[in-house]
Amino acid sequence: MKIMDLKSVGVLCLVLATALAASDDPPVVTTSQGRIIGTRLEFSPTDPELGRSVDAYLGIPYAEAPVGPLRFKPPVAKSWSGELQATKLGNRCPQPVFPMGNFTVAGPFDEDCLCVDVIVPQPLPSNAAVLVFIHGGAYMIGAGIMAEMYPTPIASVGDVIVVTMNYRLGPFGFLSTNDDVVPGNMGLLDQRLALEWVRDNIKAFGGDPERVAIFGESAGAGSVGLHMVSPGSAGLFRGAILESGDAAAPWATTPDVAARRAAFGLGKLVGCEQQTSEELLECLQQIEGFDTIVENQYEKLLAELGGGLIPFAPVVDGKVIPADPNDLYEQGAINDAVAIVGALADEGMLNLLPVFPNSTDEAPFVDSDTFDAVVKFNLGSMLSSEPIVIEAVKMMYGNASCYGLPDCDYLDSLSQVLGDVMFVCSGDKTARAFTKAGRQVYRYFMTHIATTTLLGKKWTKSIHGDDLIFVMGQPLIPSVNWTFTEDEARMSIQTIKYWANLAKTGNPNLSSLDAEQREEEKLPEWPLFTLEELAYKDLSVSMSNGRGIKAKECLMWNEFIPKLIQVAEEAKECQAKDVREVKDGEAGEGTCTEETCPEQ
Ligand SMILES: *[C@@H]1O[C@H](CO)[C@@H](O)[C@H](O)[C@H]1NC(C)=O
Ligand SMILES: *[C@@H]1O[C@H](CO)[C@@H](O)[C@H](O)[C@H]1NC(C)=O
Ligand SMILES: *[C@@H]1O[C@H](CO)[C@@H](O)[C@H](O)[C@H]1NC(C)=O
Ligand SMILES: *[C@@H]1O[C@H](CO)[C@@H](O)[C@H](O)[C@H]1NC(C)=O
Ligand SMILES: CC(=O)N[C@H]1CO[C@H](CO)[C@@H](O)[C@@H]1O
Repeated sequence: MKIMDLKSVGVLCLVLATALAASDDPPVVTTSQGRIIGTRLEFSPTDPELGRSVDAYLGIPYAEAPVGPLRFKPPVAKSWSGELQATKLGNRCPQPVFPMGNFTVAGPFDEDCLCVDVIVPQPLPSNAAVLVFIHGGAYMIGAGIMAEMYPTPIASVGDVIVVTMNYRLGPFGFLSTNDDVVPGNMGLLDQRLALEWVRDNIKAFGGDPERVAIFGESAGAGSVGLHMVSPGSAGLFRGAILESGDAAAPWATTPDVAARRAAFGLGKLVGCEQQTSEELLECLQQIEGFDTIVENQYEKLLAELGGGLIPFAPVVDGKVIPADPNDLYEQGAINDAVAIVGALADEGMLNLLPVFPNSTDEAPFVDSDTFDAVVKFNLGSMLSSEPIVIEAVKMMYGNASCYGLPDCDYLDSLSQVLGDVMFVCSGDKTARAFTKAGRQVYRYFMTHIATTTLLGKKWTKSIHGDDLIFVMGQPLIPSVNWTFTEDEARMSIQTIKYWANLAKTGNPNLSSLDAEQREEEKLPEWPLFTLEELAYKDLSVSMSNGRGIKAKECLMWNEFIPKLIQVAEEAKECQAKDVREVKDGEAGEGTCTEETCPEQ
């Protein structure tokens, strides 16, 4: 109806065109709590054959507003009755404004933000499978539905119900005093409560609570990975899709000491300079509104703390996350679900965008010193900044043909280092651990460079986040600002079907278990990941299969570098001891045996 003038609104047009074409007769479902009134939307893709109606139930609260005495506490299930108007998005959780590429998360922001959205394709298959999305954004920003990313295409093409959720972000979701006062992980418990809401209510929407798969990207994948090792989340999903993130990623959890420092550091900045956890909690709970906390939770706090990447993230609290995820992997303490674990070929470009803000069309030149500095900064806050570690990394990734020459370009090496350490190789570790624990795993590696990239520029190639373009079906939607090829539209359809199949059958290859699969439902076969074959799907136009994603690099990160760090740290400790003893007037000799004091 209003498609023409909406187009001039620019990038928002695709959202509005798919979201606001409501019909006169609103859809209604009746849950155990009451009636929920939604809105009928039309999915109008470039290919009219794919067009479909979907019913959207937006902003359904699943938890009480986490304010006052509930701030920093585990979520409390929402109690309501009667009738709920679920025709527009709920509040977004408080967060700093953080432009990501071309899109920022728009408000309204409010602490009363814990809601789910349910997108139901029409006509609905009986006992529809369900895909639940956990959004990313460094546990600090984002929303279940961001303006450009309505999951309407997934519901329509995948023939599944899609659920999205908001969960508490930043300190509201992840502050921890590292004790019983504020154990942390509130945001993860929000996600779990939303999954319990799905289990208890999705039948009313026509969904099958036994056929639920969760999918998340970046910090959303970190969250999915943590639910895979969290005993309390067991049984809430049968499929888990980890897109560029997992529980073992160096950023996925915060060390407990750092978490407590961040909590008290934030307190200091917002007028709650307190000694005990109890005092800190009481003071922080009394702060009016959320602006003061939001303004201080990131840049100002990192300055106060003297560095770091993500000040508030999940913690190993002994309960929600019973132990270090690496130890849980060793023990095989992994929930029962089929997993898809994947990453992109140029993940690390994400970290280089802010380093080279002035490089728009042309790729920046990265010299040897810049490589050292950026690797040192990033590894320092995640692993170790020992010079010998940086040097080993440079040996592995640098271009030996131009070593030492001034025009040797380290851009690609740098991106690969950061991508491997943050995403690709913890994914490798995760896939192996899941497999050893008897779980089925499918792996992908996205090498395709999107015609329109989400966050980046052309030189950032297959950057972190661009998988979402295809999972969310963006190439299917006409837009003045985004252009994609027909091949990319096909790739998007295939990707959506793989994801939906995991929820439907527990196998990305299969849309149905009982009936003969229809010819048009067949996808290029995706072989299971095994330790012998290391098979993966190249997420690209070809959808070909490969063996071993960065196998050598990941062997280095997962087996060799931890040993190197240990040796380097022992050597340093030993030297420090020597120096102390020499100062005290004793000879350093004899205090270190050859085993404890390796040569430098
Ligand atoms: C989208 O495209 C229109 C028309 O080309 C342009 O005026 C507008 O600035 C673009 N919006 C963004 C966010 O790039
Ligand atoms: C992002 O914005 C730039 C400049 O405003 C524009 O050229 C580009 O097309 C936009 N990209 C997307 C994906 O909207
Ligand atoms: C980017 O360009 C601006 C304006 O020319 C300049 O002030 C700034 O230092 C540049 N930044 C980098 C990282 O080169
Ligand atoms: C490595 O450096 C040499 C010499 O500068 C250059 O010709 C070659 O293209 C570089 N290789 C890669 C993979 O960048
Ligand atoms: C590993 C696996 O499950 N492969 C299946 C993929 O799908 C085809 C049918 O399209 C099956 O024949 C394979 O067994």
